[in-house]
Amino acid sequence: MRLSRYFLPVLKETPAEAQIASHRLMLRAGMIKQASAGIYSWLPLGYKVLRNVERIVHEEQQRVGHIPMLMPTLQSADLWRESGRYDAYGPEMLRIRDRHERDMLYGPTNEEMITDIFRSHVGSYKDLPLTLYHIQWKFRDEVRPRFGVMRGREFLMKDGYNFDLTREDALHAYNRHLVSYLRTYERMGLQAIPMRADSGPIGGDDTHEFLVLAETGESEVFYDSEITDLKFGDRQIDPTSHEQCRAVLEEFTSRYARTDETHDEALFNEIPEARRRVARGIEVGQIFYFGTKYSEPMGATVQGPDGKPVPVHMGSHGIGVSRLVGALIEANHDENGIIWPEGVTPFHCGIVNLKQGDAQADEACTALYEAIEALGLEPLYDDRDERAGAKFATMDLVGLPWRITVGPRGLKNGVVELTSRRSGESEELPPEQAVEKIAQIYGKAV
Ligand code: P5A
Repeated sequence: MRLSRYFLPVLKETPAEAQIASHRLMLRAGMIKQASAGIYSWLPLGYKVLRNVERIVHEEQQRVGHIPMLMPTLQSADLWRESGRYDAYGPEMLRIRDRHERDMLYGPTNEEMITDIFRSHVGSYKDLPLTLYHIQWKFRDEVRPRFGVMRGREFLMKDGYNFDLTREDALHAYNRHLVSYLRTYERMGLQAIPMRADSGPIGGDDTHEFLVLAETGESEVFYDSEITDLKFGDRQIDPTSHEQCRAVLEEFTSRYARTDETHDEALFNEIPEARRRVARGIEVGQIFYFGTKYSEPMGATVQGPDGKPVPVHMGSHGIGVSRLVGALIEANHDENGIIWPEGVTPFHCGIVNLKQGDAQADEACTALYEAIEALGLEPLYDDRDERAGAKFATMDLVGLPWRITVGPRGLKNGVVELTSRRSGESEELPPEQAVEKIAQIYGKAV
């Protein structure tokens, strides 16, 4: 993409309403624009990152055998009356009446709707296990929407639902989700720690939240510092193996790690003092096992092996897709702007032309641009007629992990400059080698 033809409305001033870095930087880098309180338009740059996060979530869900689909945002109140949650959900639910006076709502979550789909089409235990998921907009009429996309009213969630014959199978689905979530967050360059939490309006006894440690996080967390040494890494886990998934759950949840909702001071004090940590975190996901809470009242049964109908055991599992974009920035920025991890970056590298209009510099930039595109990567070429300082400031703000700087002086010696946004380190090298390096970083063959 050539910057002169892109839509990147960066702001010079720091918006006064933004209290935390991610909100400030998303507005300044032209990623989002508030439409009304807690509701945002995703401008082209923000939309690209959102799409990248979604892609990783889809890939990791499908890697463990979960099936993608799409349910609507508007739901009928009748389904929620069946589960008893229409009244129980409270003022966070946006209730709407259509022209025929039918009660509708903008879905805050989809347990009822998926249970209805299940009961309409699945009748035998032979069709289990089954896990369906979608990535869809939700609405929760939060009292205090704040911090930009972190606590929005309209937000994008991946929500998945498992259907199993027995409690044991459903607990395996829970463990499998934990495994896939650990991998998902790590691929985005984030460490998200599973912590014992409270189940709130979703229900059930077993639940873990995934928290990214950050000073600006909304949740207070208490944990044993040893937990931050755990890495999922490149493990090959068979998603159908109960033992393998359970072992990962045990490894990642055996140390003390809880949110303030379930914090137990006495247990916490059993950890050696030097390892006790009290900090703040951003909740980027949550998994639940709630057994037959929805299947029983809604009549979602299957014929068991003995021919008798049994209500299925269920759980639901959510990832805050739009919130993750904010969390990624909280975890990856400096005073000059965002520093995207390579896995989610909106463009793979920037190209800065120090002397737009200079025939040699223009030609070298175009050649680099084409060579990088030919690798199947997307460069952002700043081809505007601007001062070098302004171009660098824009590149630092939007946070592409690599920048290639091209100017007449370097070209005289046959070199361009490759700079890492994260370390700030630069090296001079011939343009072809810069392309090779970019290819190598992103795992592409030259
Ligand atoms: C699990 C999937 C559920 O709703 N039902 C379907 C279950 N869980 S949850 O914890 O309430 O939400 C899942 C994740 O969504 C993100 N999230 C939000 N993101 C932005 N703004 C909000 N107001 C908001 N509320 C929830 C969180 O990441 C949460 O973990």
